[in-house]
Amino acid sequence: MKVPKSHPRYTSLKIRERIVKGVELGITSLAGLTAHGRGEAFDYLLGEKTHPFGKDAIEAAAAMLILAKHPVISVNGNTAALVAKELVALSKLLNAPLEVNLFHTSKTRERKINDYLRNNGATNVLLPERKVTIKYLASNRKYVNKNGIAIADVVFVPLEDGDRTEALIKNGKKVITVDLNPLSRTAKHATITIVDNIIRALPQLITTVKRLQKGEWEKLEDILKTYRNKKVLVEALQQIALAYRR
Ligand code: PTJ
Repeated sequence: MKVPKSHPRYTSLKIRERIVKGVELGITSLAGLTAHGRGEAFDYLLGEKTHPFGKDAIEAAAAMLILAKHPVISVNGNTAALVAKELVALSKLLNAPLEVNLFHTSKTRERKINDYLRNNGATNVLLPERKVTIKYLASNRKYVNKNGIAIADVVFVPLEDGDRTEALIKNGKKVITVDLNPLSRTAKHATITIVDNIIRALPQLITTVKRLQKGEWEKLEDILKTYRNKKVLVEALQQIALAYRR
């Protein structure tokens, strides 16, 4: 569909096209469309921009990823369709693997996402192994890679479906997420929640990682000491409550 640039919802419609293309390419699940619609609704309420609480979380996420010993970036069908290039750039900057982990399990989709990431320049992509699992999780997301999530200390899990974040935390890992819904289980349980659209958040995360990588480690630790995830979630909810004024 050709969207005229003058359309008031131009950007939102262009992003929607990426998810639709993801389904057509076989990398995004059909359920991914409804997940995207939920995100759109929250983005609308948040005024479709990055707020100061989003920037604080991005700064903390960058610090945590740089300080991590084994950071891993988890990729699902929605994130692959929306921000493949940025995920690859982040993986290279941090020397962190991209690990495909799907809620709606499908070997075909795993393979297609792997190919899609590699076509976008990825060199370090891991797939789940049926013999390796994390504890406290019943769904298929428990299958992980022995060189990835299994040994990770920090896992980046954007656009997550909920139960895995809690399980990862119980497994002793720190979790960073991107979720437009500040009330989701993932948003509430993650160590750091970036309440923003992944389309806007990832380029800023990359820029912030590049900036902080040039600085001192003590500064990174200070950023994490002062960061409060609950405060970020409350500020996001307050912003939503102000939507009627826009
Ligand atoms: O590819 P799969 O099989 O692993 O499935 C991926 C989805 C996303 C379909 C699956 O994990 C799922 O069902 O997720 P949920 O439970 O719908 O949660 C996704 C969360 O991401 C929701 O809280 C949405 O508000 C949020 N979200 C959706 N789109 C965006 C977003 N957050 C940030 N940016 C977005 N573009």
